[in-house]
Amino acid sequence: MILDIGFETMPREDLETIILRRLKATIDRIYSNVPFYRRKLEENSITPNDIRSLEDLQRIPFTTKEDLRDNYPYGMFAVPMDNVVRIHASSGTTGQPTVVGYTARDVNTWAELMARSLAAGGATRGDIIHNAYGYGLFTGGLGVHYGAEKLGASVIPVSGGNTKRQIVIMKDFGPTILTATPSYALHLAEVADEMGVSFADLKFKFGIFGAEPWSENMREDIERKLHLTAVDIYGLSEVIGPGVAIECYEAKNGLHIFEDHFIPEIIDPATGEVLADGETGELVFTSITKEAFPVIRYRTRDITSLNPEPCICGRTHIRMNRVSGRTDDMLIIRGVNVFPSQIESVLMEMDDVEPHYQLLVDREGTLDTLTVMVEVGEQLFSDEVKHLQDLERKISKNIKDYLGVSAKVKLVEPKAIARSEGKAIRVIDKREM
Ligand code: DLL
Repeated sequence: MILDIGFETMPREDLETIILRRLKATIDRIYSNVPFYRRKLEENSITPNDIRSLEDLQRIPFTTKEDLRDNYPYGMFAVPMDNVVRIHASSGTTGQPTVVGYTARDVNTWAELMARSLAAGGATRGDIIHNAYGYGLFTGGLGVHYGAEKLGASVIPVSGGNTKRQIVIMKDFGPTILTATPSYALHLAEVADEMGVSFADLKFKFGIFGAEPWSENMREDIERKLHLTAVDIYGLSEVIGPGVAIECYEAKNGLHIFEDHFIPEIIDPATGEVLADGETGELVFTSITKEAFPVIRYRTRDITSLNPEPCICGRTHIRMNRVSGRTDDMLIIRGVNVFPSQIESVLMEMDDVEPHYQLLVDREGTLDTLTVMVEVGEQLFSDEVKHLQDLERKISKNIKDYLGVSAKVKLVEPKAIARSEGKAIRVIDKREM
């Protein structure tokens, strides 16, 4: 369902007029209120009046995660703390966390975007949303929560964890929409199975999954095990949280970016050159309606491409393709570049393996080694050793054939790999230890 027909199906020309107006207002505000941005503009001899077209945005330098860290915690805020009503932070798994703030209007904007996202993902007023994204500093839980209320749906604020109880709630409360990370959704399916509960008997219609990379094969697996239609939702705390982009359930083919609030660009991560639609590179965002924490040309480190083709759902907003990984996720194994999601795709092509895996990177002498640990079912694991060895060799060969990297494959028993209640940990890099 399209919640905001006005904005979401607006002819491009009208949309671009609004985008430019909002961009100019944002540049005015950051120039006056954020010393960091003012300095950047001045260093490049740019004044707000120089931004006359959308192309002019490209004259402004990028903002990076390091810039946010240098201004930790509140240095990038564009309003006095008096006007900030909410603070979130990224988990800080790759260093110091980044802190983001929201005014009352920002919280409302975010709720509207999330209501529009949930609607695009299949939710309506009549739905009951089982929200298993974590509540807290992470933006997933509260982001979905406020959006669900704005939509008028009923939201169960169950958060992540306590998985057995979640299954009981699913049985008793009859939720129709599941929101969770894709890895946690699979874990929910597994625990339900152990408890003798079949998702086929539950009432779910749609699942709205994101916050971590997942492959098309993983989608098929989730849809089969959870008996629902799975759509991909994308966002990041620095830009707003979830609600930056979402797939429509009609096409399930790329995520519409809410361009009335965020301007996307794709750049070559090495040179910073802006790439054409369809070319793959690093996603960059400029927010044009945020009050407390606007970002200008923020480098997300996420890798994707943009697709301007019209969509069957009627939305005119550009689509981004599924995020294939992050520039800082890329493993370099003996000179070969490989993303965890590429390995996931190879694994999920195999019949006998389960969607639970972890990559172990280490160094022997001067050589990098990659071990792929992946679970197989109980049945197979108790099979003959030879059978397991054959499968390990076959997976190893496929990884070599498709990705050009040599990996040792180790099949492990069910549950050998720790389950996550939020974002899955896919890589353990011992070289950094
Ligand atoms: O993960 C916001 C979110 C919550 C999105 C719930 C979707 C659902 P952060 O914790 O700041 O915010 O992490 C942002 O997660 O830069 C991507 O690398 C990754 N990510 C988010 N959504 C997707 C997705 C939330 N659909 C970082 N596919 C981003 C792939 C995703 N990666």
